[in-house]
Amino acid sequence: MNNSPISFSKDTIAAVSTPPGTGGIAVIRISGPEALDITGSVWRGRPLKGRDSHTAHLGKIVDEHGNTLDEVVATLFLAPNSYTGDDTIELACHGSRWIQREIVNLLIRSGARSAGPGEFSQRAFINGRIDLAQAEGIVDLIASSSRAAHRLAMMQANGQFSRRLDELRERLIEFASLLELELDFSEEDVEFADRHRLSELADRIIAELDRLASSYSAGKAFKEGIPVVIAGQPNAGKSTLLNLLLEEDKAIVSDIPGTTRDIIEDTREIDGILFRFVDTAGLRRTDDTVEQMGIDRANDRLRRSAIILWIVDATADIHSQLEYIKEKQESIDSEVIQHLIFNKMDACGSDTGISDKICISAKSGDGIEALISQLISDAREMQTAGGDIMVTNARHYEAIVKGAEALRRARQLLADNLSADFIAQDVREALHHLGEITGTITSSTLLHSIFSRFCIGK
Ligand SMILES: Nc1nc2c(ncn2[C@@H]2O[C@H](COP(=O)(O)OP(=O)(O)OP(=O)(O)O)[C@@H](O)[C@H]2O)c(=O)[nH]1
Ligand SMILES: [Mg+2]
Repeated sequence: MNNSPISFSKDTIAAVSTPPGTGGIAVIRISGPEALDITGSVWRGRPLKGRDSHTAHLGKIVDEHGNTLDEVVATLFLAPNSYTGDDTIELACHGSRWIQREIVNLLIRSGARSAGPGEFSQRAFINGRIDLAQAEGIVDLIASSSRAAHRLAMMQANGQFSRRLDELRERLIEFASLLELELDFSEEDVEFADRHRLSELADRIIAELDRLASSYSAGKAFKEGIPVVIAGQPNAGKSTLLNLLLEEDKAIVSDIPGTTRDIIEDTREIDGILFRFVDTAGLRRTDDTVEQMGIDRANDRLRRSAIILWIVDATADIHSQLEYIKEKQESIDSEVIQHLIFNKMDACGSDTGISDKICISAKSGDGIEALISQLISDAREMQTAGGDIMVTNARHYEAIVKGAEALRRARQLLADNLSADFIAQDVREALHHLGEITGTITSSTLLHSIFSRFCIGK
């Protein structure tokens, strides 16, 4: 971390770590070399100094005038066995906003500094307790809203993702050192590194980086909600289906074609997976400017979907709807999962002669279980395709893509039998990009942008 220009300030910081507002209890965290002395100066009870780490103690917090602010429980985490790596005390006080504010102010008057967003985690990073990717995993863990998102965040927070990257970096370092060896002895015209072996090594690393990069769209979908776009001609029953899927009267339903103009969306967790259901304006050719704007938005969402439900109104002209859908499908990425949903089956009942479709009545709810089972199995398929380790963070994705690009250049130079110093340059660049992910290579701007996303007290 010697190349990191961020400050190693060793003052003692304090902040409320529980959410803002009133609660049964609130937790105030104090961390830094003076944590025991500062807390001790406002503490009435058996002294905290000299007690074991990971122990809890009952006492009172008393201000300069001898007024008791609250009775609290202090939990001690002594360096280096704390979240930050420094001495840390967690004061569990009663959850009144007034008490929280008064205790923090008293600690500040006694020598602590008010912690900035993410500063506890930043210290944990500086003290080598966690790496950058883990810190980002912790942000995701706090924000996780489904079992699948939680699993991904956990994998990152507990260092599994970082370990995979470290393995890749180690292989790259091995690669780089073989090249350096060749460089050192270049005058003697010996090739230490078997270039064929080097090419194979590069290919394997590139394949792994490509696999990680391609897991990003699924990783992002599991984290933010798998985008399921509901599309079809006006009046097909899209908004009725959205309301049914969300179990909420979210979108206006009417028998006037062209009711929905804007995108209407919301998430729902089903079977541990967060889905983001997106209702769109009915697709048709129109002269109405506002309706066209809605259709443009619908098209934009179709391009960004993971799953598309093409709704066909079974009571209308099926043939023309299928023609239109077919035309639209030409511009959809092949990775997008698509289903034909025949709606209003309650009102027609006749066999349409089309196989590979799901029949529902969005109005009565008939067939919705089959549709939901289909969505769950689609999501499981995405999960399997994504592999055990998925990229969920845009910053990591960019670094992996750049790393793979640099290594591809190196691979090409190897194939062209160019001298080792050219190749080494690209390999170093690849190493740089991968190092940025876990924070082996950092800049203060990067650290600022990461830790400012945390909440205060974390
Ligand atoms: N009989 C029957 N009617 C339905 C069904 N689903 C929707 N409808 C009716 O079809 C009409 C249009 O429904 P919407 O959900 O507003 O259709 P939409 O596709 O959102 O329409 P636009 O927003 O105009 O594109 C309404 O009168 C609904 O009550 C169904 O399964 N059976
Ligand atoms: Mg609608």
